[in-house]
Amino acid sequence: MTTALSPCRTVTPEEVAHYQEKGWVQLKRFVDPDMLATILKVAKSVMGEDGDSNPPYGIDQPYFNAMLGGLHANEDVRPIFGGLGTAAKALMGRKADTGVRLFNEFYAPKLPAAKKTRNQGNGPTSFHQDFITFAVDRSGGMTCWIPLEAYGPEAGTMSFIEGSHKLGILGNYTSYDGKDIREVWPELNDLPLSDPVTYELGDITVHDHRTVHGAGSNQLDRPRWAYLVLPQPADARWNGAPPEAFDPAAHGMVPYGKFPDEGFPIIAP
Ligand SMILES: O=C(O)CCC(=O)C(=O)O
Repeated sequence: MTTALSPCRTVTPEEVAHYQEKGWVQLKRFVDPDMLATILKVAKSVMGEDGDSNPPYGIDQPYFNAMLGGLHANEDVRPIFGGLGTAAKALMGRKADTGVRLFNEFYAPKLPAAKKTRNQGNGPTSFHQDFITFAVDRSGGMTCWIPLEAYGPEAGTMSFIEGSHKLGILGNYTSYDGKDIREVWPELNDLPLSDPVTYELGDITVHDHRTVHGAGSNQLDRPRWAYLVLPQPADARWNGAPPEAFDPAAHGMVPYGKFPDEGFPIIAP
């Protein structure tokens, strides 16, 4: 019997401590570049070389042009989910032995700011918290933000307000009436803001869904290719609110019911 080598390394105790204290962490040289090349090839086959040739996905906003990946079904890519699930479990750091579920995954090319684009997604990412948009009943969820090429701030990479995950739930960005979240919640200004991240190929960042983050626009003349994987604690349940990320009816779900394993597979036991 042969065992496929994981395309991801394990996270260190220092990385776990950084994530839990600051609400985000950069995992350097975390993914095998060959895996990233495979994902980029599939992404371009679906979205085009310009990251903008896909039909609209239904989530229209300036941050990026979103498109479902469906890559857990792709045998060449599936091994990445085990690596991400194991990392997510360590970062979550639950005392009870709680597994990790794949909640969502999608391509998120930020389109060039200087070009007229077909889909939305060529603007800055306003500072926001993710948690409230996911309609889950507990914290622990996170986003693994996986750049498919090396990028720096000019591509529109994220900054994080460090420690903001400890401030609680700060509302949906649509409730700020066009204001910046730091105006609505001035306590955010007392916390350190990280520099926009520079990623070498293979580096990823992971942020807690309560951590406030944002990004500039993409000043390159090509898309900023990112692939986003969102793990949740396996015991998280739908809270009954209208979700952006899944269709409860399609999965036969009820408020406070479990996420079914068929649609939301366990990626770490
Ligand atoms: O890719 C971006 O610019 C924003 C990503 C984001 O908001 C997120 O991962 O929650």
